[in-house]
This record gives sequence, C-alpha cells and structure tokens, in this order.
Amino acid sequence: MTKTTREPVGKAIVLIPTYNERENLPLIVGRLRSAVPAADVLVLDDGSPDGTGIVADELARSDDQVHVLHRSSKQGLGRAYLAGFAWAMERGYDVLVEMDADGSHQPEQLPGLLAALNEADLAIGARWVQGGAVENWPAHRKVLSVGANVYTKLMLGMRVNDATAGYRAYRADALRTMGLQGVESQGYCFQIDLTVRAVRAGLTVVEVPITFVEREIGVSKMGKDIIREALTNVTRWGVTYRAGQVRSRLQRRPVAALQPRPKEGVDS
Ligand SMILES: Nc1nc2c(ncn2[C@@H]2O[C@H](COP(=O)(O)OP(=O)(O)OP(=O)(O)O)[C@@H](O)[C@H]2O)c(=O)[nH]1
Ligand SMILES: [Mg+2]
Repeated sequence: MTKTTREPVGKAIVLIPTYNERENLPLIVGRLRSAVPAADVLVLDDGSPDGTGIVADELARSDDQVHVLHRSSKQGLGRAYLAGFAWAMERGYDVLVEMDADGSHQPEQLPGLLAALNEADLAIGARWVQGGAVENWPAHRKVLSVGANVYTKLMLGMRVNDATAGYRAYRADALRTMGLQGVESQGYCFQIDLTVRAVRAGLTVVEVPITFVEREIGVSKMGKDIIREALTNVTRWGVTYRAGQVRSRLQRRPVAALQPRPKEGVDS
C-alpha cells in the first residue's frame, strides 16, 4: 500500500443511516456538528416506525448543513449507503464518511480519520489494531467480530485488520475508482465488500485506531441474516480469489514443468 501525494481533503459529508434511532439521532448530530463544524450531515432514514425521519427533518430545518434522505421501507444498511453515496457525489462532496447513529462511532474521533485521508483513499476507524478498543461489548460480540475479521483476512488475503468496521472516510474519487455497480451486500458484509474493492483497485487503505462504544439507547439491528450473508459472501469471494491465485501460478510455470518427467535412463 504505497503512499503518494494527494489533493488536500475537501468538503466532507457524514452519512448517518437510521432505523429507529429517534433518541440517538439528535445526540449524535449535535456531537458531530461540534466536533467537525465544517462537515455536512446526511441522515439516511428507512421510514423508521418510531418517527426518526420526523426528528431528522426537524434537525434539518434548524441547520442548513443537515440534510435528510427518506426511503419508504427498511432495505438494509448497504442500500441506504449506496443511495447516500450517489446523493453526495451528485452534489460534489470530496469526502464521504460513514457513521452509525447509535453513538458507537464517536464524532470526536472523526478529525483523526479525515487527517488520515491526506495519505490515503480510505481511512477505516479500526478496533482490532494497536491502540483500538471496544467498550462495553459482551464477550460473544468480541468473539464474533474478531472471528469475522480473521476469517476475512485468511480467505481474501488482505492486510486489513478490521474490514467489518463501519466507521470510515472515503475520498469520493476512490469510490468512483472502486466502482459501486453490483454491490449487493447489506449488513456489515457491505463494509467487507467495499474494503475488498478498494484493495483490489490498488487504493491506499489505512486503519486509524478508534474506541468503539456499545450503544446505550435503542436496539441493535444485527441479526442472524446479517451474519449468514457475511459468511456466505466472504466464503464465495475467498474461493474465487484463491482459485484465481492457483490458476495464475499454474499459468506462470513453464510448460516443461507441467510435463511428466521422462524416466531416467530411458531414451526418448
Ligand atoms: N437506513 C437504514 N439504517 C439502518 C438499517 N439497519 C441498521 N441501520 C442503522 O445502521 C446503524 C448500525 O446499525 P446497528 O443496529 O447499530 O448495527 P451494528 O452497529 O452493526 O450492531 P451493534 O454493534 O449491535 O449496534 C445504526 O445507525 C442503525 O440505525 C437499515 O436497514 N436502513
Ligand atoms: Mg451499532
């Protein structure tokens, strides 16, 4: 992952997907606006039954830098982000940030992620690196997250330690280079999917240590379907990747090396 000189980081927008985050949303938007006043905010609400969309509209009415994209029904984190990326890129933002609404991603750590983009195309707020941490997670969540990352690393041969992390900053150009066509992953697999695309596109990915804080309000939307999706997709991508490696190794070997060796002492 080579470092090259890049354009200075330009106008940033923070995308916050929400589903039933009525109480959390004003807290996170308030913290974010204080921590990084220059950044705009786009709330991506999927018709939350608890009225989060109405709360988002109220926030947008009182602050020109807050915007809302409403979608009629819950269609998953991945689709919400893709709609948000398209919205932000159409409007010329240079940096797109992903941040959960539930307080797990601390807005006060965003300056670190943005600074990292001076030497990178994608900055991942990482838990499972030196200096990274997780607060208040039960043991089974830690095991699941570490396990998912170890499996991803082994299957996909990437050097990234926290490919499932959802706190990240992308340069808009990087998203264009990676190409978002065909991204179908929904849960935290969406994060793995985009990480793989960035690495395979030869982009510079850096991991910035963060402290991830377990939500205090509301409920997690992480379920068995999301885990199943990640396991299935990573396994499929991994098998394709490893088969490709074997194929290219075989193709590189000289043809003679593939022929059966003549038995010693037998004239041909
Ligand atoms: N728009 C939209 N937002 C979603 C959807 N599912 C989850 N979210 C939001 O995405 C963010 C992350 O979801 P969480 O439920 O916190 O899931 P998680 O962070 O993977 O899991 P936990 O660590 O258990 O909280 C939160 O802000 C959710 O409100 C969805 O289908 N649509
Ligand atoms: Mg969460």
